[in-house]
Amino acid sequence: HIDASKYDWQHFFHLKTIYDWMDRMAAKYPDQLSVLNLGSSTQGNDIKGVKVGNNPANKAIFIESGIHAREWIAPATATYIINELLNSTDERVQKLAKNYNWFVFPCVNPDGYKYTFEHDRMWRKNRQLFGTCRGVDLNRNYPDHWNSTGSSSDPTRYDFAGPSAASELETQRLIEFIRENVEKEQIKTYIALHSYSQMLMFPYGYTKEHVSNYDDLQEFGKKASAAIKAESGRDYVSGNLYETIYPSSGGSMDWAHAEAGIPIAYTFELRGPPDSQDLFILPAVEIQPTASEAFTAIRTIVEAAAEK
Ligand code: ING
Ligand code: ZN
Repeated sequence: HIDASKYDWQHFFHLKTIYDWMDRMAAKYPDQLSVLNLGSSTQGNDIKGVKVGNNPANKAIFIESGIHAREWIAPATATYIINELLNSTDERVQKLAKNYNWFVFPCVNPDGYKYTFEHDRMWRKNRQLFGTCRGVDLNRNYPDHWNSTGSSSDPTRYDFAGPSAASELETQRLIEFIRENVEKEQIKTYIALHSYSQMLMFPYGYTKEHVSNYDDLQEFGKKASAAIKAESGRDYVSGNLYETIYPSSGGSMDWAHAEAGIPIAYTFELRGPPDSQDLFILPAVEIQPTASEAFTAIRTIVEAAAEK
């Protein structure tokens, strides 16, 4: 059994361990980090995150992870980034920690995440009950061209969009927080972390039509891919989501960009395992390099955008 007073990037951790670690970081760095609680999920788990940095003049970056329960590398990467922002000795990182406020929500689907630890490692959705089956794909539940393509109306399916747009508490909590804070906190960048496929994707998911800042997003994505290649040798494909992975509607990124008005929005698909049938089960030794290259990509995007 894992000791909840320990946290590192050589293991995957349970929801409670992640939340306890966030609380300890807030106690250790009271001037830089505060814990935020968006309220409870369908099954009564808190949706907690952190704000790193507190300069009211700064623009903000929002990082969402764990919307899909089985993609464990995503929450691990989110906590890695929190830690780097506070502890890195790299001047480039210190500068970004000083010049931006960072909102990081590692487990936006806490019910599903818990379920993957306790019952079914391959669960993806939340745990909302529909007759004899469970779960809404929270990344199909957002109110932007909801359930128009690449999602399902069938609750037994892995990509069930829900009974209506933003039907789920988890979706509502996130939407409410972003709506309340997007102007006030100057949130200009939204990053959603997933696995697996090694991709850096930007809107739209629901249509192949190009966003108004397509050229910028394409350029930043290419720079970020190149930065990953230089760091680890890994190839990450970059492009709009519809044409790069598959058409899909109701994702958080499309909503963040089109409805919340956050100009720079990406969905990252992080590493899968080297060779395995279970592509969501990444060996824990891969956490460190995967999280490091993801943070490199985020920094590259933020820096490239600042130069524009
Ligand atoms: N991929 C994402 C999924 O939800 C995605 C791709 C991202 C679709 C954003 C729509 C919006 O299917 C994984 N691996 O979850
Ligand atoms: Zn996913």
